[in-house]
Amino acid sequence: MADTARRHAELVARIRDANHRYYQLDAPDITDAEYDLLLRELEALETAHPQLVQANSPSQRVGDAPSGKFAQVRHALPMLSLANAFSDTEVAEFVERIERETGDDLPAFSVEPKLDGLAISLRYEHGMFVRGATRGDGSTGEDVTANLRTVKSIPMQLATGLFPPEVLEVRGEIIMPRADFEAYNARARAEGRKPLANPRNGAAGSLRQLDAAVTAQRPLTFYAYALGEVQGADLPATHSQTLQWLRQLGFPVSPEVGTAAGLTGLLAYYKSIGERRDGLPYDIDGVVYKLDRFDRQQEMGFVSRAPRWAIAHKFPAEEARTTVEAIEVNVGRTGAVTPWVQMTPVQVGGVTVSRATLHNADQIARLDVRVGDSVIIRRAGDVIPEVVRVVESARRPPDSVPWQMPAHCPDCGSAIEREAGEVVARCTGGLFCPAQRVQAVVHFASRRAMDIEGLGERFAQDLVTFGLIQTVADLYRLQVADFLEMKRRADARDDSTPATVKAGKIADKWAQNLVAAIEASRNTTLERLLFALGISDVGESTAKTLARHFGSLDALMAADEAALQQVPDIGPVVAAHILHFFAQSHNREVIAELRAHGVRWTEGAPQRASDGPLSGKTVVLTGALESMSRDEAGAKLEALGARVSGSVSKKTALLIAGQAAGSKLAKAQDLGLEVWDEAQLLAFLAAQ
Ligand code: 5U1
Repeated sequence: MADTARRHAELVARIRDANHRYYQLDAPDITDAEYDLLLRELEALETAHPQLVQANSPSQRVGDAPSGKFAQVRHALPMLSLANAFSDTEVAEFVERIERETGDDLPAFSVEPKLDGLAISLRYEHGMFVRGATRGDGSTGEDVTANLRTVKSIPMQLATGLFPPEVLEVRGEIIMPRADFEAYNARARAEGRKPLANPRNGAAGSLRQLDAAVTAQRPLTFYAYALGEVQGADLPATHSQTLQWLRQLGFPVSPEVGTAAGLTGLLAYYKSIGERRDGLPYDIDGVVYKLDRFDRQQEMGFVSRAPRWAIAHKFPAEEARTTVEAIEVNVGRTGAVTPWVQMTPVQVGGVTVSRATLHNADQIARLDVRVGDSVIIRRAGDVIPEVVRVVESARRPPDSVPWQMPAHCPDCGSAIEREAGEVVARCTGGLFCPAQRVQAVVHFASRRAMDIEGLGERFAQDLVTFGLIQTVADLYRLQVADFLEMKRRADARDDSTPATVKAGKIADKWAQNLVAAIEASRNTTLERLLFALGISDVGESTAKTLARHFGSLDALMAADEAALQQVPDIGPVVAAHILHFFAQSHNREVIAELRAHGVRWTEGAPQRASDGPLSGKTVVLTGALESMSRDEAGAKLEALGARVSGSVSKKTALLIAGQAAGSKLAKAQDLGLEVWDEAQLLAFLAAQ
């Protein structure tokens, strides 16, 4: 029994440490599978020896039996809400009020992202987690303790050492990180379960499950941002120091929090977070400014439920309600048919939009969107606006039926088909379909492909419509006169011929520029050409890998399935797409014509990743890179033979540290590993 108890204690300590490394240090030292094994061993031990189970054991965090109904919890100190500011002027008024009433010039503020999740309060007594509650009405919330025990980033025990505060209440937000939300929904869809509407609803809905075992299956995390009742602790003098202290106690605090002085500082923070918003791992709906000094907070006091010393500066709303006027479909480069709605124009995310995507037929069926419906649309950052849900279907005529994917392509009349197991329906017209041809030209000319400046969707459309080109190879035959002819016919069609043209003056500088841009694209690289050809699933990174691996287009075209699958990251699906592409005679003809028109690309000796300069080396990327995303950098390193890993260990050969690199950099330095900054990475890549 002594051995069993010792093993139990070891497992508890090891799992707690793994949770701490994963959630607080961002530096896991064991894999998910190893973690699961430890947890399973602990559970088996506790099943065999129930007397070993403690309320705060990591095993208790995977869920409890259904509780039936939540008990009510009266908050010792009310959970406050925040006043909102929707403009710089409102923020200026807030700062002026504080300056006037406290007499401080340039007061210091704690500045924080406003996480879009569910506010909760966690109560610790003598260092142990005893209760967690939702905000409820601010005075009384729901007891969701069992569910919160399943959220691994919430410490069950404070890291205070010997003298924990008698009482410590910590307030913060439960959220579902975006990547976890996407992964959860992808799995839910694949298994035929209902996906979550958005990360916020996901977080709130998951936490309020009656069965904590369900909550345990949801990828929730917690960030702390304030205190509630505290007894038996000396608090720091400012809010920002308190956040630091909370970090030391084991609570996750957003790495985006900081301090700023005066109105200029606050607005600069708002701008900076706004610019980085799409790259943050979680959804935020604004930022929060809190007067930093606690004595000054006391002076400012409260109005009703909101403090006068804090304010939420909100981003423009990302969701809006509007009416569906029509449902249409678009045909993309690969024939994918995407339904979209034409809607009454509406302001969302700071711009006016009148179209939103419906993604695919499954999505329409799930939402049951019909013409006349009132819908909620969402536009986050640069993302294409999408329909989130139908809010009112009362205006539908009684005989209205669910929308159906058309049987034929609106552009070429070919059959639209959907293969078993695929979510996407496709037009079967291939390059016979003008819509696919137009999109193939737009992609071919795009900046990261052949980089033909000025050749966008409108010109590609007109060139195809007026029969001036059939394939991308025909672009290299075009003369200034062809573009002028295209423009003349487009103006006549649109009844928009300029008066100067009618008077016989024809501007042709733009056409000369286009011809020159096409000319300039004649000399390119193999990887750009491969990307430009638009083979399904061959993005920039795969094109680069293929170019390096095969060295020449002829070698790639001659490769069979086995040879393709030798290439890192090329699986059976991508290999099949490549084989299919080159097996089609019209694609081979286009390549022959490109060559005949003098299009040339760099070719070299094949370079296999297995004999690349980084083969056998494990590389870790951390922090933000300026010149590329971490994924792009990872793909480049992998193409040179590296194994890219997410965590630093003794086996790591090299750490590449971008801006704001944190614990991984510290660990690499501790281990004495080689560390490069972005400039060293770029110099190395350029030398390859
Ligand atoms: N970051 C942050 N979000 N948030 C929400 N801080 C913060 N503070 C809040 C709320 C409701 O209330 C304070 C007044 C404690």
